[in-house]
Amino acid sequence: MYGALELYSRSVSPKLFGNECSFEESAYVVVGAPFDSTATGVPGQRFAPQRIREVSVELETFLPDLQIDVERLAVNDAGDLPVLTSVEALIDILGGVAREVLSSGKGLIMLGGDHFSSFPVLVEAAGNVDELGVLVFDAHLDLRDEYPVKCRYSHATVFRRLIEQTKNVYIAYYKPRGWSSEEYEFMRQSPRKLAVLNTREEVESWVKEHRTVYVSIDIDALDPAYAPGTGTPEPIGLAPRELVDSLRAAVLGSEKLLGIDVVEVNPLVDVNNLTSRVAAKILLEALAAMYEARKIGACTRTSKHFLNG
Ligand SMILES: [Mn+2]
Repeated sequence: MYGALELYSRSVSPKLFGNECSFEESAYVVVGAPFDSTATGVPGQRFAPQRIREVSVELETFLPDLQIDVERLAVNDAGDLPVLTSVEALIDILGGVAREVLSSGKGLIMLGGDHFSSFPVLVEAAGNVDELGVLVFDAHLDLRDEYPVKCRYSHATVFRRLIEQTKNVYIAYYKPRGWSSEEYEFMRQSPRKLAVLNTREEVESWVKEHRTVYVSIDIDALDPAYAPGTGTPEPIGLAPRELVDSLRAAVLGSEKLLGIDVVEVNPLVDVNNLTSRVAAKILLEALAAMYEARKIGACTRTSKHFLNG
């Protein structure tokens, strides 16, 4: 019997941060989901996983404070899924991969894809635990019932569907800024399940309360000046430093981190790969915090690549 990973993932080069750790030794597994079939702005997010990896190996990866190189952490890059062009295929294939990774006790790092690619991962993550706190960095709420008209499964409905299809998920948004009245009303009616956080301290206490956490990062949370390559850029957004500080608080404060995703990077409308680059750097900062918090260790595997490095 082949598992979903073996059946569907295709190995890629370069791997994220050039990390060659094996699946067996890893604490977290990277999977790319080339999916942009529910994007409503500019599609092209299917190209993000590969581009993020390409720029990730151009970044310096040594962390002097922690005396470790990110390329040596226990992270296995399992590669990319095939291009997924339907919601059914996404749920079936990415959901199966997420189930396999999470049930083996590892965490998942998912490279999207438009924001709907988070859906199957979150459903599986919720199925693995008593209660799941989902911390969302996003300009938008993605709580629409239909968007566009008559479409129930899209990157603008992802958290509405998640709330409907799970009973144990709590969602907090960090400083969202693009609201529809429909989403505002929905949120007002579900105060127990949905929250807005405005400071790093609020993030810290929210993750402490919810303990088992998944972090979903829509790159449009950043100001378009920092992340122009995205389908629905929303002006007056976060600076990367603020996002990283709050993300760090979430990683350090949570008891367990089931996974992280970065979604909505669109290389087709990017400028000098800046958006892919900031996405990679955010992941690097997340991994650094995970190492500091002892959520991940070093990979002991010594490959040729390590020796030459
Ligand atoms: Mn989003």
